[in-house]
Amino acid sequence: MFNLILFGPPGSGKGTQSERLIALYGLKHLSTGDILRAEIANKTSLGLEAKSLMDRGELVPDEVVIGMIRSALDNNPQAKGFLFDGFPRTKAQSEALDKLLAQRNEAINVVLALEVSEEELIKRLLNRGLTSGRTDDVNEGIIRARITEYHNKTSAVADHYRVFDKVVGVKGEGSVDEIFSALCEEIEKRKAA
Ligand code: B4P
Repeated sequence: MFNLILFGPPGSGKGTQSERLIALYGLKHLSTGDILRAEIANKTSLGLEAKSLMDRGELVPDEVVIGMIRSALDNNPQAKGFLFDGFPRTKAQSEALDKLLAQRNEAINVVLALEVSEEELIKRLLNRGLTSGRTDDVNEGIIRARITEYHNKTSAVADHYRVFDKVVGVKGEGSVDEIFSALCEEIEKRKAA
């Protein structure tokens, strides 16, 4: 199994690159953002609770997203590996993920961290907001709140995995193809190691 975390601030290209990486490597894509948006679309009670937080640019409670990932791991026993996109987003989520994987005799192989300037993040997200229908992308104040959440809570995820020498920084500015090639190069290195 090969388990990868695609890490980075909102708008860094996680969703964009995940689509390509899962196609090439046959990994199961687990995006907590996508799962939460599906809950909102289905008007579940979890979706209603998540929507008000997401619309303010805040994170959804750890126990909610950890429960979602636990179910996804249980429901995909045949997976060749997982690509975690937008998860973990806090230190507690990282520790919970490590435990869930250890119970399955698995671990994270690598954390690929996309590096993008704040100015570029805001430009991309406002641009996506013109067409995506995502309420968290239309307002610069909400986008800035998401970036603040990232600095306050999510950057700790990279610190957590850096201790185990699992974090590799990748330049996230340039064409989608160039960034994809750089990510693949790092995956090949870790697969060969
Ligand atoms: P997510 O769905 O994870 O959203 P995101 O971080 O904004 O998106 P992503 O980073 O994947 O976007 P991409 O760069 O691909 O989270 C949304 C919300 O859900 C969070 O704020 C939080 O409330 C909640 N949530 C999710 N997971 C959670 C968790 N684990 N714990 C708690 N709460 C959680 O795309 C951005 C744009 O850039 C696109 O328009 C794309 O086309 C463009 N783009 C991509 N690459 C580009 C490039 N190289 N050049 C130019 N543009 C590019």
